Amino acid sequence: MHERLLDANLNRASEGLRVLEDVARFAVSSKEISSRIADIRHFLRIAYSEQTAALLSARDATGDPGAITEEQQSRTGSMPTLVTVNAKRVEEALRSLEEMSKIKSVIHGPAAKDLKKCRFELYDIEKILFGICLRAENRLKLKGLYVIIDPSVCVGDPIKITTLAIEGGAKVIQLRDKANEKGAQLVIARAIAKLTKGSGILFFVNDHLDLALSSGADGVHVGQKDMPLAEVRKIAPVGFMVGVSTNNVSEAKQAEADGADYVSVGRLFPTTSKHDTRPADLTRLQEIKRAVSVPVAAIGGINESNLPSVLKHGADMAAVISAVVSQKDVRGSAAKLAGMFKKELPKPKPIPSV
Ligand code: TZP
Ligand code: MG
Repeated sequence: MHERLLDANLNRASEGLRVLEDVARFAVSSKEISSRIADIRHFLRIAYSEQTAALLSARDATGDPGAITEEQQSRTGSMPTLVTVNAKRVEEALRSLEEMSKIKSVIHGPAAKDLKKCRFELYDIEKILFGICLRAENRLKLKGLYVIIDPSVCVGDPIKITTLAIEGGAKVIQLRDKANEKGAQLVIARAIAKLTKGSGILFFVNDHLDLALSSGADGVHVGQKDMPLAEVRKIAPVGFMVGVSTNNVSEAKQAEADGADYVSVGRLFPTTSKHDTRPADLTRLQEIKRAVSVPVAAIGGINESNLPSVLKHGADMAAVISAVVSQKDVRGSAAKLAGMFKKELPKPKPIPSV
């Protein structure tokens, strides 16, 4: 009677592990995580290999009263949820196998302590893979108009300006406040986070990880002299996103290697919104786009007239301050810039008339 229980849990564990391994390997290309998962799967296969005949003989899939309920499980909806569901399935199966292995009469298999080791390894894998998937999913949203809300450049209330920019089609919002005290910045950050939460629009706070975390932003944007990415990752929760300012290929490649979710490249054109900028140009933008696989945001003096060439040189996003937040018609200006991204999509061929 134990064989049937062992067989079911072994199947449950190896199937769940295979799903997780495929997600790590094919969906997010994490060699390290996929090989850690493969190690557990191989361990289980070898550990129970001598019982194959006994386990298969006990199998009675059609007579399983729980089969229908398992089949009726709802759709998981997203990659991070898929990870959670399958990791839980494997963890439960491993726990079951572990408890069974403590019963003397149960056929020979791995020791309880080894199954426990696998389960704890999986708890760690689940956490890492969930975070990678969440960030990968959010990275898909990193395209289009990126509006930076700098209250000192805004023509009105920064929250109202954010609302108008979003109505105009901004896909990413950043709060960049070099003037206000942190307490005042937090109030603005929280209000923006409230606007963007659940809307598919990502919100980043410039410079300050603490403000990003306590306001519920999706991420933080750091410069070359800000808190290093590795230190941000140590503190930030899983799935938290980080953008990094870069000026050349080597900085961009380094940021990507350190785990940046996107890089910004600038400043491309003269700007009055930021002093002490390092110049870059469209060729540099193109080089960086070719050198990294994370999304690239172009920045610095971008407006309606130069945006088409910025897009031609590979930018996934255009980050702007003055071209939106200091305009008379904030919504209209955002809409014009956002509309230019749509124009870049290949036009469908006309259907030939018959
Ligand atoms: N980083 C490089 S240039 C720049 C920043 C924050 C300012 C961009 O502002 P604008 O008004 O779009 O030129
Ligand atoms: Mg900074």
